[in-house]
Amino acid sequence: MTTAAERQALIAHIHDFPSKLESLVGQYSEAQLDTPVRPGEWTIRQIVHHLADAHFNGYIRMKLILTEAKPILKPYDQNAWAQLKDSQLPVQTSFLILRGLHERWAETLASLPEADWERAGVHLENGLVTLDQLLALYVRHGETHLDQIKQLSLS
Ligand code: NI
Repeated sequence: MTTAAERQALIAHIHDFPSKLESLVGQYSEAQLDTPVRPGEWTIRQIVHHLADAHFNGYIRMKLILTEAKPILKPYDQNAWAQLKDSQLPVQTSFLILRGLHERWAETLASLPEADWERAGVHLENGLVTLDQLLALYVRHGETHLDQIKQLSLS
């Protein structure tokens, strides 16, 4: 069970994520953005676009949970999404999405009544998932990909 203070820290994390991502990615050259972070893994460019893909899905899932009774949370094929043409665009396109999205996401979550955190949706692969669990999951998701990016040496 998440305490109110823990939750506020997680929401602050959601709010601050785009600037953390932008300062980290900004240290790499254009050529490095197209280098797999490790053999067989995504490039930084694909990771940045994946973060936009994943986080707008996350935002929509939370809004469905807040506005419907136990909605279905549809999985999507993230590897197939990362192969589509838009994953080759400049990273700035997804920075813009993430900036707006995370600001709205944090604002949506910041003032929810306690009871709303127990609302849940049904994920077709993982079963019943509460808003509380999704918040922790998406904070972890962002952090995991920041760590993944850092695997590519800057020099
Ligand atoms: Ni991911």
